[in-house]
Amino acid sequence: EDPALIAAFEARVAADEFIEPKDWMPEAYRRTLTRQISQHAHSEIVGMLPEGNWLTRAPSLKRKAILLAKIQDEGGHGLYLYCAAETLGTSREQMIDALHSGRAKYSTIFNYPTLNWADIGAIGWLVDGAAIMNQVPLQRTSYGPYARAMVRVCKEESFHQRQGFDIMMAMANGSPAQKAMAQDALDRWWWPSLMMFGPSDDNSPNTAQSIRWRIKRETNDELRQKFVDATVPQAELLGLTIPDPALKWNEERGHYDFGAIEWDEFYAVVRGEGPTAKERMKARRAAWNDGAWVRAAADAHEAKRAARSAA
Ligand code: FAQ
Repeated sequence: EDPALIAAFEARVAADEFIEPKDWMPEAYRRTLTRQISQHAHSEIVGMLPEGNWLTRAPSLKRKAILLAKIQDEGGHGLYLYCAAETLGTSREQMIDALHSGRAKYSTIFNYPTLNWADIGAIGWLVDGAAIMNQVPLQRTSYGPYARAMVRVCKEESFHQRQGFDIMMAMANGSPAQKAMAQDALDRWWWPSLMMFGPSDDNSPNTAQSIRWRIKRETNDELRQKFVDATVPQAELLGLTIPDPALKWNEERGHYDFGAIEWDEFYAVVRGEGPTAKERMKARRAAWNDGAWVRAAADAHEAKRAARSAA
């Protein structure tokens, strides 16, 4: 690659200019963005499954309507993100094939089961809470289409986080059995939520370069710490206990200290060994195959429309 082009590109990034689809960019920048954005898109789409599991069993019509809207938002996020990734030159079919053949990653968090209604509260509160913490800085990521997609995504994620917290609040203030369900959901979702931020900075192969290119604006550990600091007071408000005996305010650092993450579990789930990994991929492949007639119909319609306007 031409050193003059690289220098001009790096100067634009350093000046916080957005890089746009038709601009020159280093191949490695294109590759890592395609990887991150497509993984992000896959996560949104696979992320519809654990919550979809509870749609037919929501405790009231109102809760059902809210959950339905939230899951549809996640589908929308996936679609904007696939569009953003397509502007880098990889087709939707290629990305989906990479997911379905197990080559592409998606967030570890969606490989855990949703056992009861309290899990829907915990996902909104913790998983969407972690997603926002990670995505707010991505509104300033250096690739224009990704940054712009994040603006709407973050607005919608804030509503998702609030609806999750509202479910937790209702359960934590409900009967002793409901409060126990809320605590149990927090116990099971806490550590996987911390893992969403990715490996520790020492073991994160992509962070240093992604920070230099301003793809990532903060590191995995920085974002994880911010999430812990923001979430502890929320758990206190709910009257629930975070399942970490090492969690303690550190006056000197001005942050909470917290216990060690089970990295073996994280890497096993990344490798596709999570509790519901097989079920998730089976559901995605079935949805893709079952939707083949819709894609064929849309193509046929488009061909007819084009033929009509050519005539
Ligand atoms: N799960 O070098 P790093 C949501 C991979 S959206 C699986 O640190 P990087 C909304 C990583 O890809 C949730 N794989 O990588 C919602 C890399 O793979 P490689 C998704 C993970 O990219 C809520 C390798 O490990 N959000 O929840 C994970 O610099 C509720 C080494 O890691 C995004 O995708 C993981 N947790 O940093 C939907 C946000 N962590 O290179 C429904 C955008 C790492 O071997 C319901 N992405 N890996 O192919 C990012 O910010 C970054 O990509 C990170 C990882 C921070 C996830």
